[in-house]
Amino acid sequence: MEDYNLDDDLAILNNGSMFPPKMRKYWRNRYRIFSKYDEGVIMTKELWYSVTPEDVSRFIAKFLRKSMKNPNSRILDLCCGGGGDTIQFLRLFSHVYGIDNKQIHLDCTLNNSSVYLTPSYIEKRLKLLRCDWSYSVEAAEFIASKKKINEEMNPELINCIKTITYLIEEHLDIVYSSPPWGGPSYSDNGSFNLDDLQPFGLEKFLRSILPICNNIAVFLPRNSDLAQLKSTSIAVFGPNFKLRVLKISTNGHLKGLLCCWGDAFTGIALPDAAGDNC
Ligand code: MGP
Repeated sequence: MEDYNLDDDLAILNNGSMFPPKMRKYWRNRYRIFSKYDEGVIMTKELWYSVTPEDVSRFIAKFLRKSMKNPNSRILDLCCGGGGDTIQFLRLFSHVYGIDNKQIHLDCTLNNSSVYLTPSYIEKRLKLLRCDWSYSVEAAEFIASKKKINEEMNPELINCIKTITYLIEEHLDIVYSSPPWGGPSYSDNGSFNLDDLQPFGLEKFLRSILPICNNIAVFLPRNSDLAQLKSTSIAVFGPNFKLRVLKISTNGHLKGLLCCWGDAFTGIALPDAAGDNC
């Protein structure tokens, strides 16, 4: 325990005594978050409060898979964190891409995937990329300008340009994201302002994804401002926008909203599991 600064969001918390009082619920719920927690799952402090619980991830993966006609569909998990969602995508999709801005999160995703799946299975299907998505808008503009990268540019911007160029060439079918909501205080002030998502507010975030894919699913707080969700959808996709919102509950407790923009999600029946169409 001396090895860790527990104030650090990147500290690995793997023992109940390391959890500050406000975070004890995550430790108590560890087997609902990862049913195989005891088999070697690793999580940083930041990941504990933002990871999607396993039953929720499994439902989301089944719904997104059902929405795809192509059996070899490609899905990107943007902000893959500790890999809770990535693991469930790996079970159902033949090509899974994971992006995070922190190497330790990618290390957790790979480690945690290997708790559930064999290394050879993961190697064939999973591609993890470290990229700071806050550079994505600038990167997309740079790509559109057809300018050449030069060494004096910011290395994070160069990395983001290369990542987006690669993703465009991979022809993704869905981009899914469960981005940071700004920590556990997201529910303190009544409704959640969608401008407070990270690394960008929802409108800019959706626009940053559009250059690589038209089918977008984002896991948002249960207290999201629905009027803002509608006005943002109109601003980005126009008045005829197609948005499907699934209220995701477990044991009758609302966990979050799965918001899916794109033709692919229209008319798809819900898979058996938690979740109500809103
Ligand atoms: P929660 O707010 O801790 O409520 O998280 P919970 O577990 O229902 O407990 P209670 O105390 O309200 O009864 C609800 C769900 O939101 C979690 O399971 C995570 O999946 C998700 N979640 C929470 N946060 C703070 C984040 C976040 O910052 N980003 C993302 N993507 N998901 C989050």
